[in-house]
Amino acid sequence: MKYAGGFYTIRFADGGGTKLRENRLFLKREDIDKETEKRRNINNALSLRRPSMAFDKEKTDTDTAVSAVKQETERTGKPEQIIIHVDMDAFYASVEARDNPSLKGKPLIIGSLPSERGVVATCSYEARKYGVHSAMNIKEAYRLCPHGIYMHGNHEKYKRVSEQLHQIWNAYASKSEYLALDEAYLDVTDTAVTFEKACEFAKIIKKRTKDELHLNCSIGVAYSKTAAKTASEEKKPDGYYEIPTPEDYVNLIIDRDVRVLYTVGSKTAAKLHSEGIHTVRDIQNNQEKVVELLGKQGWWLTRLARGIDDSKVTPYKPEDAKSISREITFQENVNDFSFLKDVLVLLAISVERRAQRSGLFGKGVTLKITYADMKSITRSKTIESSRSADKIYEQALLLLDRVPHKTIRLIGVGIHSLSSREDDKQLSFADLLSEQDENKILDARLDAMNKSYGLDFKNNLDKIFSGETLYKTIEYMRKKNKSVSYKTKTGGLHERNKG
Ligand code: DCP
Ligand code: MG
Repeated sequence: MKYAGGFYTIRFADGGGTKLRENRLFLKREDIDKETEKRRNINNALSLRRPSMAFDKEKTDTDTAVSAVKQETERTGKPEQIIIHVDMDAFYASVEARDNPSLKGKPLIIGSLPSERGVVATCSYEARKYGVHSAMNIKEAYRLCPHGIYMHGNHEKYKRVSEQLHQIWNAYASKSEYLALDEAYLDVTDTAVTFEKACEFAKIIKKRTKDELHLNCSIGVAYSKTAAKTASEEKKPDGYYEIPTPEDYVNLIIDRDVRVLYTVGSKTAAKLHSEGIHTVRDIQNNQEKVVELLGKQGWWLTRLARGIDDSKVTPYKPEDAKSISREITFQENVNDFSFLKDVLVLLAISVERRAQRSGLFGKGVTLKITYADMKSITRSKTIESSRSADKIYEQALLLLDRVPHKTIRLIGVGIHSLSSREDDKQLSFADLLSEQDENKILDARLDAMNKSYGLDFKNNLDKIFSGETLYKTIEYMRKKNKSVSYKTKTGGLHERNKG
């Protein structure tokens, strides 16, 4: 413990000095001593120490972890943590079926249409029976399920439903960590106090979601975040499952494939399998090997395999987002870079609008391109913190000029290194429009685009940037551009205004 800057900073050793978790508490000395003592007991019992990677068998087995949690429960009268994990079932598809009952019970696929290029965003459980799943190429989905109903999504609508969900969830939790529009960890340790009460909360959340929003969710209640996530997946869809102790968690997963553990994706699983480590039990029995193989992640897995996870619900902060970007895959490849510059205008405004909604600014601009041969490149440039569409567009143009000018299928623009602070006060494009500032590059460019494509961009920005309209607008522009360039090349009358 050391005294720092007028406040006590307590460092709690999680891993025998190798992994330190720092808690800054504003407490009186006697409180600090009590807290330190409490932590020491828990840490000792949970055997969170990792003395130079040498595992102390006696202190690291499941029983010890379980008895630590029991001790803590007996001493304080409540578990260390109680977490609810909630995840909506087939979210986008369920919202669409709710709003159009003729879609109920049908194989419904949300994402691109089979006639387009693109992927499945999600699909109803009826479509999943045919092997269709999120991120699958839409053509493959169509091959598996030709009689399915295919629809574009409406993101604005899903965002509105997500906000309604947050209202229900937040009524029961002291902290919420949103993982996606339809998924969150809820910390109910202090609001429920007992595990039984937390289970009651979970059932009420489920019922309210059904009664008020006419949607189904799957819910898990557990002593830790990872166990709660496993619990909510256990009985999906419309599922409910409880995992009160590390012992229950370990008993549930011990003979399952290592992929059941959080953070184990296909690559990590393949590495473990190649060493003969297939199940959670194999991890328990080969802890040193797992750490040798996977380093820090391996150490985390050896803990999870024993049910140990004291990670906390971290309320989502917009700053946690790594980047804000918008990209488009064209229905037909494009090699007219002048047209791409027009597309960049719209993508830049779209990024500005999203950044405005999240209250964020970026310190870098990224341009992403996928060529016709599927090779992707990204190029970035550092900027002064900004979210102005002008700035994003200007930088993206510079980056575009420097990439090989070959036929492309996808273009995207984004900002990264986000913060909620703006270094250099710039007016947003929306501000610029309202102030009738005619001098800005983007403004002039939009005027030129109005003429080229026969669309009134400036007076229809809200419409263009809602739902899927941006995608449709760009596709319309691409077709129009193609016919105009064709006429121009073949001696037609049109000379395209390049702005
Ligand atoms: N989503 C997407 N692209 C993906 C995965 C998901 O656009 N590759 C969207 C559509 C989903 C929503 O995010 O409806 C939530 O994602 P989930 O992984 O929770 O999937 P679902 O809610 O659709 O299904 P379930 O949770 O029942 O498995
Ligand atoms: Mg879901």
